[in-house]
Amino acid sequence: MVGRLRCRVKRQARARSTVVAGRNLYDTVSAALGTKDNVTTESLAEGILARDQRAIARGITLVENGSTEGLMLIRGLFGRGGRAQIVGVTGAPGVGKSTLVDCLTSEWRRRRRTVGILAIDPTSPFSGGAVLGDRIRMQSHAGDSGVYVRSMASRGHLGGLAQATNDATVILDAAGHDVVIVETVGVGQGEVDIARTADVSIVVMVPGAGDDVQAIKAGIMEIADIFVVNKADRDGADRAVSEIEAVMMLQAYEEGEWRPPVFKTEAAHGTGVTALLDAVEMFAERHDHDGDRMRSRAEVRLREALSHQFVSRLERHEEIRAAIEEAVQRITRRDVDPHTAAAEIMERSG
Ligand SMILES: Nc1nc2c(ncn2[C@@H]2O[C@H](COP(=O)(O)OP(=O)(O)OP(=O)(O)O)[C@@H](O)[C@H]2O)c(=O)[nH]1
Ligand SMILES: [Mg+2]
Repeated sequence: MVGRLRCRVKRQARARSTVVAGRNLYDTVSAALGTKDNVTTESLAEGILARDQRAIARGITLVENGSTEGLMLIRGLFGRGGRAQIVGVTGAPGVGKSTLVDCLTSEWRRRRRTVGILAIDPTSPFSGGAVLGDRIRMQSHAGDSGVYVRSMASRGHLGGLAQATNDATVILDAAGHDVVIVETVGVGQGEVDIARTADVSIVVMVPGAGDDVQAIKAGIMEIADIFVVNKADRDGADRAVSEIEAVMMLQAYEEGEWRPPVFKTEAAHGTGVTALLDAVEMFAERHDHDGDRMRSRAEVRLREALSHQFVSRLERHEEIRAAIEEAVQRITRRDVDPHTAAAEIMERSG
């Protein structure tokens, strides 16, 4: 199996070699990765398939940087995945997502499932300490080779946050994790896009978050498969549950269609987590072979990759880069709207 993968990676490297002007991409990758400690994308892929934690970490760094090496790695690994259950956990800063993820992980480990966790650090003023906090909260799984935890910055991804996260889930999936949990702060479009590509999306709220319930009407509602009211030890938990259910009453569900259940949890005390996890498993079972869902996720991923590659291709031309810069300034001055500016740039690109 590993041998076959190696061949495939080499073949793909040769195929790509014409793209990188004047250089064989395989050499480029080897040079980028291998001069110091002899690591190539093929040995990296082998390491990932063997669930070697260093290889996984390195692979995720490559895709995080949006590098060509990262793309090659995904190309080699994509066909080897598809078995993991991707679970999105989304919610406002501080609602207890990481604590909940920690509890879910413990429960999955009890059920002998391996777990990969990606915590997308929002680097927002609300939770500047998220990375450190997540590490501390996930400490309970330190030393357990069946759990891999990684924080990823939400800013500065060349190919966009959703793409970097998707690629990281491909790596954790190929590494053989049964479950891959992606924790995101559900505030930006990038995070919503991530949730759209998960197999099951859990939206976490807390009591007294009336505004959040308004927000779910605006967007998160469509991505939530399961709602959680965490910090149920606080006043108003039942009211929060009723508020969410009231919003759902406005939705029309067809006969037999999944109606998102609402769970109360106290993640800090591990309460309510087993029932939540049972619902996640039930949801997964029901939707495992849901062709529509699989198709729409594939489409989201393709469209994302396509728009990224399209823009990169445009930006290869010096004059287009200059035109983009000029357009940015004109939009800032409100001399032109973004749609017209984009149309003009398209026109120039032929
Ligand atoms: N009272 C109470 N506190 C909780 C509960 N669950 C988590 N917390 C606390 O809420 C705080 C935030 O928890 P986190 O798990 O870091 O929340 P988060 O949503 O991951 O936060 P960010 O990643 O920064 O957005 C911590 O101090 C937790 O101990 C709960 O059920 N009840
Ligand atoms: Mg967190």
